[in-house]
Amino acid sequence: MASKTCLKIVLCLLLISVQGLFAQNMAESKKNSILEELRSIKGKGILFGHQDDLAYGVGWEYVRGESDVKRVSGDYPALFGWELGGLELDHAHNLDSVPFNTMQSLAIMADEMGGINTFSWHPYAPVTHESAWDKKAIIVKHIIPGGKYHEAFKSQLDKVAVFFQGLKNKNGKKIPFIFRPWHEMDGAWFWWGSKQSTHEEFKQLFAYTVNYLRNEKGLDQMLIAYSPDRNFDSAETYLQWYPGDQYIDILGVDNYSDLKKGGSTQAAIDKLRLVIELANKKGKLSAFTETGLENVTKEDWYTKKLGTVLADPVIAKEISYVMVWRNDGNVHYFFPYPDHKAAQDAKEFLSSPNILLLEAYNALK
Ligand code: BMA
Repeated sequence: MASKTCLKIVLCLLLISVQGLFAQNMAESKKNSILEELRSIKGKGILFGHQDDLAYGVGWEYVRGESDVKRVSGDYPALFGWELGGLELDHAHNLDSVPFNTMQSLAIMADEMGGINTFSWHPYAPVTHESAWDKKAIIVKHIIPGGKYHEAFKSQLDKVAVFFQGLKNKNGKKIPFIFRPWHEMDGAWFWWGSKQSTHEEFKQLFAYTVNYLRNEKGLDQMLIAYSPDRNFDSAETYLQWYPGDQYIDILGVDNYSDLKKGGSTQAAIDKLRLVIELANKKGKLSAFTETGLENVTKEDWYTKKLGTVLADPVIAKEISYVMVWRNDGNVHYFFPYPDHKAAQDAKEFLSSPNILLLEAYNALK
């Protein structure tokens, strides 16, 4: 009798652990669809990305199928960036006036075309509702678990979760995507920046955000990118805010300054190389998560600045993608429009065999 009961218990335990393993593998495989894709093309080219590409550009807004990258180069970017700031306050559109329902359908369209979506987030501060750039109040320590505004923060994350949960393809399958929260934390311009919290508090904020969305909100198809700005010169300084390997899939860097007039292209190369070395050690992907030159005021910026960085032999074969910032009318754009004096140069840069636009990316899959 005793041995029969024992056998039953052992069988039950075995079943539970097999089910657990199966569930874990399912989650991994959803998330892995982008990871695997990016891993399999590593070394064959760098995906080119553009923020808000399908939503608006210079001289147009919300024209389905339109894209400044396509107008100049003939093809769409392979990576599409979107911004969630405002979602946490139930706004109908983000801080740059993009309606969230339009954003959702454009992200679904980008996925259907074969592209990858990546989301940034400049949230208004919980409780004070000041902008992401407000540094008057100390926020982070009050919104992490145990903080007096933790519940208020959690309800903001709930809104982000609902948006992400809505990213499904026409067969009802979850669309994998990249989320890049709490970016540029090494700078001192956001309420989550370097002067506004301790490293420990920041790491808790990051870890909590990922855990909550992934495990409690079922977003197991989400990849996470860690992207400080360029204020680091060693692995130690880069990792000061790193929440831990279990939370991060992509190591990135945002860097505009080193590619400006008077900046050092070599410094940008060195920082990306450092990120690559760390990513490789950790078995993660690496990316140039944000860059650009406002209004592309240097005609050959794309071939001479960005092109030089990406042609570095280590960078060329190691990073997964590069993304330039948004084209907000004719005052704040980072990719040229047709007839712009930098358009020909940008086109030349994009035609380099090392740079992948959508068609080239799809052909490699
Ligand atoms: C910044 C600028 C702002 C914008 C914000 C979030 O870099 O482009 O105008 O509101 O990103 O997209």
